[in-house]
Amino acid sequence: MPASTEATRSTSTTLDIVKVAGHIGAEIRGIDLAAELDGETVAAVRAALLEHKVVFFRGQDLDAAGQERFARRFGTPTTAHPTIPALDGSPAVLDLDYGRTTGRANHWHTDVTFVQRPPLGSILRAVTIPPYGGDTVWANTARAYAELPAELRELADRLWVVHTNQYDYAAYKPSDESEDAARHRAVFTSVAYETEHPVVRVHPETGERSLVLGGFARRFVDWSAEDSRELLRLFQAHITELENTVRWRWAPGDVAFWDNRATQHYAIADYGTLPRRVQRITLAGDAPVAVDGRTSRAVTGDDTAYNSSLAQPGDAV
Ligand SMILES: O=C(O)CCC(=O)C(=O)O
Ligand SMILES: [Fe+2]
Repeated sequence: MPASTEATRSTSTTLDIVKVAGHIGAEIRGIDLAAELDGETVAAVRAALLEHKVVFFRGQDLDAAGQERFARRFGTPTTAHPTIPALDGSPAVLDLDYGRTTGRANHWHTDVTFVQRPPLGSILRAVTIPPYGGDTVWANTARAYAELPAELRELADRLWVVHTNQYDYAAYKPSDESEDAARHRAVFTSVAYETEHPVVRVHPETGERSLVLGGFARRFVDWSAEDSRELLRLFQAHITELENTVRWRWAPGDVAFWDNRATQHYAIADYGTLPRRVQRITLAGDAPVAVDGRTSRAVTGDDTAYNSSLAQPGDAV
């Protein structure tokens, strides 16, 4: 275990790392993401990401192109989204300009888990932030697994779960939905994806086990929706326990980089109609691998274009 798990602050030759909460999240200070980062700094950021699950950088001077340059040091960007169009001129950037380009992300989820190879990580940059509200919360899905009672962990190890981007019509009240929200939902679901993931994946870099659940998880494979509901809720309650989370109060220019293989997140929609705009780049990831070595199976939808069309020579892997 690196020393910074215990200490509140650790300084490597290049990084100043300050934990934000007890079990997830750290701020990395004294680094300019617009600069050409050396290999040692990139490796140190990656190590901090793996340890803390989400790392934050305050006050960065990045535009979409700079954000993409930074992202390519850590992997290959996916296209902006499997179904939502990219920011004009930036095919890797998803423009989350709430109410204008996308719906709000105020539900617990891991990004894009409805495809076979969900992103390894997401890099989110704050452009416009309301004077109050609009914080984002992340939860540690590796710690949630580790803290489960042993019998629940053993059950989770064996279960598989269906994730889909198709709306859960049973849970949906048409009268609650604005015209904008209905339009965003139609775009989001325009191509159907359905994937079977193990409930527990083994992290390809750390070997840690973590739970693959969240908002796109519908039911356990070979279980009815009804039987699945309460157990999904139970796992989800462990994941989102407040002691297992970190909350970030954004300022424009802040960047958050999370390990999408070991976290869920929730964007709090408590700022009414005030403008809030953030831009996201996701890095292509691997299909989750179960405890027994089997990998996720696509049932509907092909994620090849999403995962490989922006690859360039020199991308980190
Ligand atoms: O708006 C936010 O803070 C987060 C939105 C989100 O879910 C994402 O960027 O993946
Ligand atoms: Fe998200």
